Amino acid sequence: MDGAFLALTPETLPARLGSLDELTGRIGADAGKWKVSEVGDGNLNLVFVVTGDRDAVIVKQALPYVRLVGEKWPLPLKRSFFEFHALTRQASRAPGMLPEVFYFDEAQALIVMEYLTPHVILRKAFIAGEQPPNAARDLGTFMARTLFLSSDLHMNARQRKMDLALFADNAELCDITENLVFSDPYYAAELNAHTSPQLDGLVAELRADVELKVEAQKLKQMFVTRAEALLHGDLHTGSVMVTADDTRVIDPEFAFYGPMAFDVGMLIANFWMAYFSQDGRDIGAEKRDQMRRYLLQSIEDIWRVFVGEFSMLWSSERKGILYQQCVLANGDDNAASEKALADLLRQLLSDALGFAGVEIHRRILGLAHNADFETIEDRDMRATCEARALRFGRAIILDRSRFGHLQEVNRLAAEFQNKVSS
Ligand code: SR1
Ligand code: MG
Repeated sequence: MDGAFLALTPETLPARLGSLDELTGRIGADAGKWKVSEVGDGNLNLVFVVTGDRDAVIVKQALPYVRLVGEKWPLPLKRSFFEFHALTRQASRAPGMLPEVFYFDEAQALIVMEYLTPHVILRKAFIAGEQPPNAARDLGTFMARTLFLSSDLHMNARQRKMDLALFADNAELCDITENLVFSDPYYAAELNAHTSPQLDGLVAELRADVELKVEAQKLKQMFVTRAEALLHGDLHTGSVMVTADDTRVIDPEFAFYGPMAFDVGMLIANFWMAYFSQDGRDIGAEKRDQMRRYLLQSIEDIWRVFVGEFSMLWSSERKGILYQQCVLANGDDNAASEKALADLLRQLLSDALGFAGVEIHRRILGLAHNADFETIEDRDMRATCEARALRFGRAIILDRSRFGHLQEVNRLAAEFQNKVSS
């Protein structure tokens, strides 16, 4: 499409995209017969399902502002460019785990991609009490592959630096995370909200907590300065779509070079929030217990699979400028290589726990809440669930270097679940 940016509507989409071979060839030649519905329920963009007589596709278009807030918060269209480049890079590193991209129009900030069906958003599956069997395994694999293979452990150094420079321009999306995740929860920022008055006392306590605020700022420093790997950048359970045997990771518009532990921490934080929300789910005590066990086990599985895949890549794909094999051989005498890997993974787990804690805090104290808690209509119950999560988040931020295994962290989660009330 030529011309200046213009937001699509269900009414204008067929006329505006109806002559694109990438769409007509896939969904049906007669655009007059296309059915278009806008299904976007995220915070930022328009998302259309376009169905023709052959097939259906997704058309995702960025808006020049934050949809959740409105035009008073402008946001550049170029996030669509970064999403396109992240989708294609991650697809080459974790094949079959992203939606296939059919077409990209930079000026119109739109991406045409595979319509994933019968997939559902992982967060919605959890809220419905479902237990997708392979999500944890697949997400562990996805993170290990996309993070390792985009880092200086693997990539050609020049190529990685060029990618670092390319994604550095995604500064406005980084700015959202820098403020919304790492700063706003820890002071009375304008756009913050929490379950009030139930949580008022605890929120004041956390915002007066010197140790917590300092650690949150150290984590922000790490997020801003440690350009280790190409992150998804917004890897929560709303960015994952599943069936019983397929997992896809969507929406990498926040992609940039940052600390590997950020993706890991954000993802497992969202499993812990699903865990702490169970008392608010109307599915019966037995099913709630099952869900809790499933969610904690999933966190351990994500990490176990991540470690296994990362270690395998460490042996076979460590071709970059870090921990070179000429210095740390993989061969018979591999003690140095194994120690380096063990140290790196231990640090990664510790950092991931810190990031998980701030992600939990921002989803309860900041602007962008999540449906796990928001769908609990009884506000006293919601506050009880949120208070447990907040206290758990504080504990894993402050004690993050103490844990060697996720089983220990899950035992702590169970303690907060069982003992602490709001
Ligand atoms: C203003 S955007 C708020 C949040 O929505 C996105 O999904 C990211 O999580 C961001 O922090
Ligand atoms: Mg998103």
